[in-house]
Amino acid sequence: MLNRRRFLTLSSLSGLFPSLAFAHKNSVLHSAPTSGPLVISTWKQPKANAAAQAALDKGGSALDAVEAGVKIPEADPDDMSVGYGGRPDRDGHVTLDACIMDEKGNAGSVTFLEHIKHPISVARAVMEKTPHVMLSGEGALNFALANGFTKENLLTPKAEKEWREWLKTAKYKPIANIERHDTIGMLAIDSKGNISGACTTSGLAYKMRGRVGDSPIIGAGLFVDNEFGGACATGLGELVMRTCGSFLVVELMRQGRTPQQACEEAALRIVNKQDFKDIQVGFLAVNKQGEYGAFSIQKGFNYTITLNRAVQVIDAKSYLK
Ligand code: SD4
Repeated sequence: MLNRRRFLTLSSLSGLFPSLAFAHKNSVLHSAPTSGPLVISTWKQPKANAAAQAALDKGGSALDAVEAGVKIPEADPDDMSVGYGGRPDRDGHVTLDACIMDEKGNAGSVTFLEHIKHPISVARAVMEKTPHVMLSGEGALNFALANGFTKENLLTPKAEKEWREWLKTAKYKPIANIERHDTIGMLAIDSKGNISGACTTSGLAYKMRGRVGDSPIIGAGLFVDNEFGGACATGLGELVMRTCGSFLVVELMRQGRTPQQACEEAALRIVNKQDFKDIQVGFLAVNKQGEYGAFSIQKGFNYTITLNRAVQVIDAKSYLK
């Protein structure tokens, strides 16, 4: 891995001379240029990637693919960081955040949404059927119900049991990787070469009621610029929001960094400003050429890539070893 000094030197040079970043791209791991469709998602998500690939195989767009893909963990009661089965807030309510972005720069988002199993589809409906980008709470729920979504209880017995156990001490301290951060951020490139992205989560377990994380915030949890690439984030949303993390990663790619360099530089932005010892943030990015990269603060972040139908789960490099 590039050491920090060399990395910073490379980064600053490549900012001035974008072609330098390309000169170095072969030395950067996790870059596999492709001309074909690609699906990439945070954490170990082979089923989600398979659903996204199936949507592409049917001729769907990258937007269709990311929506279909992230619906898999949203519906999975065993995935306790996303959708149905997600861990509740400290008052026992499952509240969901999601956003989606297409190749034209259109975006839709829902925050603090309750009772709807597929917040990503509500986010897409916000994007396609309203003049707005983001709906929140009761307004988002009413919009969903008016658009044919059904109200469901999302708190599973397993999540409720864990929450009641937590209530005995009610100590709140997010600890890196212990909360099993499994928020899914997904990026896809379709056969036309268009990029779209989606991000969906139940947020931090036992968060304060009303807390919204980075995942539904365009530019924080997700950003797509179809000319250059897309990025998404996972981990402690407060730190991602403070640095506009995904926008920063895409902006760095626009300036000539490879996806790997861009993810590393965005993570360093956090590390240089915050006490990061106990927290995890991971970034994942893909550029227009289909090169990809990922980087996290702590060890333990991985991602799933489907490239030419071959699925691989890859451990991301990290700042702390
Ligand atoms: C949040 N970023 O709500 C999300 C949590 C997360 O994997 O990524 N979990 O802050």
